Amino acid sequence: PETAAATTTTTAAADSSKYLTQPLVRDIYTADPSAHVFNGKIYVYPSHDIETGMPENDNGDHFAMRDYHILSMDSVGGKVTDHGVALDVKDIPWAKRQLWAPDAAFKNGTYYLYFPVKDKQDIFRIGVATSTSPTGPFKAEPQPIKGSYSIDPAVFTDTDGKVYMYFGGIWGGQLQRWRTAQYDSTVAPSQPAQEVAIGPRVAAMSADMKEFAGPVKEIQILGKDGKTLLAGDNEKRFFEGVWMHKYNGKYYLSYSTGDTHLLVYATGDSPIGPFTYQGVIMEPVQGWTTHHSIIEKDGKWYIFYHDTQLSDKTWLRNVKVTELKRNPDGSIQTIQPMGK
Ligand code: FUB
Repeated sequence: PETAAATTTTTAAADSSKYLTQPLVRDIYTADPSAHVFNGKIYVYPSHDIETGMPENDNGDHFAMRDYHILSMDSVGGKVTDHGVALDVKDIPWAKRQLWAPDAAFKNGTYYLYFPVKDKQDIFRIGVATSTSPTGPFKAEPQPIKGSYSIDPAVFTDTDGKVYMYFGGIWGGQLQRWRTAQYDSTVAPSQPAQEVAIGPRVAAMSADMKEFAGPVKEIQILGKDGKTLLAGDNEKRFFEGVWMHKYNGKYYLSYSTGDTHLLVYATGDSPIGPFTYQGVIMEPVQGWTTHHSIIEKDGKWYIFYHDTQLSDKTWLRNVKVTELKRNPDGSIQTIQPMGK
């Protein structure tokens, strides 16, 4: 069944005390929450997980999502509204399957929904859809963003008004297949440990928010010793789910380490890096994937994330939120999502 119905409610209720926070919604499965504050209200752009019976594999075929629902709330802890279907894969002309982690942006009266989905050749591309409402419905552009590839777009508007898209994810997210401008399906998912770790990508957005304004660049993430992180640094290197926020003039690039299940962050003085690894934001959640976003609302900072509390199945997740706390020097305090 698609919904977290009676069978799962009992389990969740019985075990709810072991989780730091509770799911924002329980009648659909949601994941990969990209949160934004638009007009003083919080909007969450998540994936909409469903049960399709696809076999579980390293390509992530079991994440076979078909549409997006947008959630909203006036404040953290307030009533959460599910606004229904905002975009369906059948209405994206170039798309074939797997609507993965989306993000959204607002500019000049228009809301933009950015989404990764496999094209007819089973290659992940990033598309954009527009609406006059933050909750849609959104209308997809007829083609993917030119030069886009891989997954997990995160769109950041800097304080000077410039807009950047960060994206990418290795293994099932296919980023390792883009070592050159040509897609190469023969590249193995795992890199040799001594190679420089593959970095997330960044591109400036065009004025109309529908294209990349310049070349896609690979972001460099360094260790505190100043050396680029290696593929073997599994607890620190980028895997997927990148997010950008700015605090006290510094750029905070955060992401999932995938197979080591951590949310970590690196800081830098420019939105395009280089960034220096700083530490862990969140210890592993229940479930294989971990994915987040960070926003400020009414003077407090929050992290939206997901786990599998309602289903205990990797591909049927539920989004959550908790406060993000910092030390006086701006470093982020590590969150234990399963309690201490
Ligand atoms: O939801 C599908 C994929 O799982 C996302 O794109 C990744 O970030 C991971 O959460």
